[in-house]
Amino acid sequence: MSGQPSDVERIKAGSDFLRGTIRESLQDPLTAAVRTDDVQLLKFHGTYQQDDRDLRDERRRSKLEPAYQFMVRVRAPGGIVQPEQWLALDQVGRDFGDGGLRLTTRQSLQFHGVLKWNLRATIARMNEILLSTLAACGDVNRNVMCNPNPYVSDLHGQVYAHVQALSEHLRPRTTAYHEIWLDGEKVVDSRGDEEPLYGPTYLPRKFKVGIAVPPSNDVDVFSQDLGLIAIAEGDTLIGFNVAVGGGMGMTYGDRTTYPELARVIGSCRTDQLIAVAEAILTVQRDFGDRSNRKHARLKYTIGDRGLAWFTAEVNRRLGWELAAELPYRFESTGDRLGWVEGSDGSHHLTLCVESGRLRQEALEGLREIARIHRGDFRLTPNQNLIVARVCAAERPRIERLVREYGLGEGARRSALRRGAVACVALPTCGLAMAESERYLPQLLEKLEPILAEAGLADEEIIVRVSGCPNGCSRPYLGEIGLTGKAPGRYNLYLGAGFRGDRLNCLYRENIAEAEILAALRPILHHYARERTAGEHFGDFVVRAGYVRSVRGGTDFHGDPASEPAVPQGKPR
Ligand code: SRM
Ligand code: SF4
Repeated sequence: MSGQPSDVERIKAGSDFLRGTIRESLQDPLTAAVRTDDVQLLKFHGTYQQDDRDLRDERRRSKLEPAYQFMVRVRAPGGIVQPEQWLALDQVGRDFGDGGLRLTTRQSLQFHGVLKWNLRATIARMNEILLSTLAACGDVNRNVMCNPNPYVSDLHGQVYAHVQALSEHLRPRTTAYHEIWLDGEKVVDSRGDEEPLYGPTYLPRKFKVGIAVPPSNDVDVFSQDLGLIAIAEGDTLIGFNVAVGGGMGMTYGDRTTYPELARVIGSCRTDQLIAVAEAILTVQRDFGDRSNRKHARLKYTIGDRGLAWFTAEVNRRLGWELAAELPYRFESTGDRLGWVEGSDGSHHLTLCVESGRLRQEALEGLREIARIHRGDFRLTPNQNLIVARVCAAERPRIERLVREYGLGEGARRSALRRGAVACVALPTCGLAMAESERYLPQLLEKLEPILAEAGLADEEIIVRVSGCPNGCSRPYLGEIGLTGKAPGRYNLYLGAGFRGDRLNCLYRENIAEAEILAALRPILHHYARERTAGEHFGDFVVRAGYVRSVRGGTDFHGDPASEPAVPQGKPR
């Protein structure tokens, strides 16, 4: 470790396996907030303290404390939710949240607007329906992602078994969760608590695992700390390519931080997967930076020590060596919307949910579907929702409900809108510098006519918007990426690979909407005129010289000595 442990390390170490003073904080009737240290610990339990930022100024003027509320996130490995769980989640949102549900970019679900007084009841209800919030956030392994891939369901089923096993194996073992949220019984002597995998200070930072099933790279496998690529022979899963060190977040003005693509270090058989994941996680546990949280993700551990060192250390812990990388091919990171028929004859309907936000009418329709649905729901990494495993006899009834509640509208929108992803940002996210989810529709409304006039209305171009550089929408993998700089102002990035295999590059810095549109219009027209057959927008802007091809994270900011900070495009 390079310096003193960070404050969060101190909090974890003194927390008695994530207890802290959470119980006392929850009982304090004088404030809707929890104690400062407990704010950090609550993340491990799946909840974030926030305040409604739309109300901040008004509350300050009225000399009131901020409108504190909590976001509660569920862990749903592989994004699978049963209909009865859906109904219960929907009810919890209405009883304790702001009434809405938010599908996330990691195939999970969140409620916003839960008051402190209702936190216990909210989390207890989740557990009653066998959905936990433990480790949905915090310095631990997060929700394990997996391609929902309903149209190749045999393979999906095999991969999903590994998702569940990984999720379970990498789950924290503290009894604090049960004690605080479920039975309320204080464990008198928690010295028996053990975290065999994590130890008392858990990981230096969050850790993310995702499994892609080629040809789909919907999980953005190269953005994961541990990205796994399922390798099949026919419909039989035989193993995984193992990629390490991906991540999106960075800090403006700090060139030592950068988004990074995970790199493949080899492959393993299916029966070796748990050991491989454990070895990788524990190398990060032991060598990750615990003094500077901006430098604590696995990508920096690998960046500092080198990929060869990392691979050797993983192999040393395994006691055997990872095999060579196996061939695979990705086609895209998007979702296939509409109905598809699975190999077992069941039907799957992918509904487009703009920014993952489900409001009243959509929720009512989904409630009706959940009441009759005998398959399951699957949340996608693009914030969409699949009504999966519908039998032929059930399909007409579901179709009728989809029509009645307008749930199919999204699929009829432009290709641009169908593939766009935006993070939550304002008003709940404390880190947002600009709007994202609330801005996306307005941006798309202005971009769509530009695409139409260029003859690109049906072109799939991946747009990702984030309200700050942390990159929750994985914006550095957008062919067009925007990250918030200040209210109404964004950095514009161009040129990521359509298959999620190349980062984009800064094109214009700190610009407002008029400049964003003015910058994009000539490039889109140029693309329409001069693209080669099948050439994607991200590849074109690199070929045409608007941006350089970014080779990886350490190349993301360019070489300050040899290049202008903002590459100059060449609109013609
Ligand atoms: Fe995220 C922090 C929302 C996926 C990178 N993220 C946050 C917080 C909790 C803000 C905070 O720390 O106070 C946001 C809460 C907003 C709100 O009001 O709900 C937040 N992140 C989200 C979600 C809900 C965005 C969405 O629109 O779907 C996603 C929840 C996923 C889930 O179910 O677990 C979400 N966040 C991501 C992703 C994408 C992914 O994981 O595939 C990333 C980029 C990948 C990565 O981790 O590098 C991401 N979130 C971050 C970061 C930067 C982390 C870093 O090490 O660089 C932060 C800030 C931090 O951790 O300090 C952050
Ligand atoms: Fe908040 Fe930034 Fe994540 Fe958007 S990218 S949800 S603004 S932390």
